[in-house]
Amino acid sequence: MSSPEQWTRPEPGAGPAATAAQPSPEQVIAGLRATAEGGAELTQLLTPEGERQPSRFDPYLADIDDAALRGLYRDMVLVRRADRECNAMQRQGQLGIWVPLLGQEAAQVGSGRALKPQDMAFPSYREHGVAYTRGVDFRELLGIFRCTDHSAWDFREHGFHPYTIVIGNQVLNATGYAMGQKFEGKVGNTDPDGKPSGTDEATIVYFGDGATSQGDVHEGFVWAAVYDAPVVFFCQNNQWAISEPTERQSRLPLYQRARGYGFPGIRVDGNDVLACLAVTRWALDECRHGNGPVLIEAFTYRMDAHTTTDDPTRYRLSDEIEVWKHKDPIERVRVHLARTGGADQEFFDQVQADADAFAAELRDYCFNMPDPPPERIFSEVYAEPSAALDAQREEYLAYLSGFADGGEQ
Ligand SMILES: Cc1ncc(C[n+]2csc(CCOP(=O)(O)OP(=O)(O)O)c2C)c(N)n1
Ligand SMILES: [Mg+2]
Repeated sequence: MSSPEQWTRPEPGAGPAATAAQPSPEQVIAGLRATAEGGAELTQLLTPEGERQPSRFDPYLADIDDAALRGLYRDMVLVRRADRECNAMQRQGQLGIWVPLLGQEAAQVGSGRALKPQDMAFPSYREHGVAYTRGVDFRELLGIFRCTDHSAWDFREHGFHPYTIVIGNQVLNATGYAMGQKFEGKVGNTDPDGKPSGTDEATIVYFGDGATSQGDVHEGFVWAAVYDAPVVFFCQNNQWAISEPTERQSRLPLYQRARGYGFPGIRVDGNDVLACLAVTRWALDECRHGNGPVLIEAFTYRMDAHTTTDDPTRYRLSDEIEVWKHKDPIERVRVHLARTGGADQEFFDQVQADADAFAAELRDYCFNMPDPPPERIFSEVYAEPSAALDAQREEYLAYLSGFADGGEQ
């Protein structure tokens, strides 16, 4: 992997270092190509060709038979189809912005399906696939991006916190939440038979490669480490933080950073749903048993723009995308199922039909979504009612009532 070090330090004997070193075009191209290789330490259970690889994490997949694998495949196809529909709806002016997850379906579905109902997940803004696995209705997500609502689902019911746009901030929230789980004795319990309790809890927090350069993330790592907090730090390294490549964030592969904080770090093939499921189950178990925290770096790729406001052709080469197309997270499961007889064409056709119907429902809902009533901006802001907020609401509604249309659009 090339690193910024190469850009700033000349070979020994090559003379003094340039003061304002810039990478040459060749170095940029080499660096971009380097993003495609996860290296020898990549945990992969299903190759891009759909071959199943034995792994020390196999015990965490004991229940994953053909039916379960078909389920994971279906999850990923539905989530991708919904993502593409939302992207298209933004282009048609129905959504203010969309944040695509294209290419990251395995990282999100695999890790999301590893969670138990009692666990809590803290997303950034791209985790629509995790939201889906937590039972959050995709239509709820539309409100955020149509700017009619702000993560209004019941986060306790779903074990899925509101989206966070401030990069890395949710790592602090999650660490604090996990410390609470620890303080409340929800970690490291045993049942009367001496086995680990089935009700122990863990937290998972999602953030990107770019977020690892934020102070919040490092502070979260330090606090989680010293309090043995049951939190899985799930970093989706999609190789880009808008236009900044991962190489500019770190000289080390990101998972190796965990060592400096004193907890385990592991790099998993983020395009391999089985690897993501198994490794996240392992990491969550470590946390539930009191051995947290754990850092997982899911090595993946953002196949689309950062958001619909971004034009990636301005900063990355299309050959990089071509390389990653061969590592597609859905295709490898399809090939594996087809080759092993785990699914037939009828199944694949049905999933496609279900995905199309899912997208059509979303579209229909989005086009007919009512505007929220004006007082909505005051609801669900605080857990408890407050006299000051009530007064503001009354004042605002009185103001609106002064208009002929009562403030209606
Ligand atoms: C504190 C803060 N700084 C800057 C931004 C602007 N910003 C939005 S997304 C982004 C890049 C994040 O990249 P990464 O962490 O890799 O996540 P990805 O979007 O690739 O999933 C930045 C800098 C922000 N939202 N918050
Ligand atoms: Mg990124």
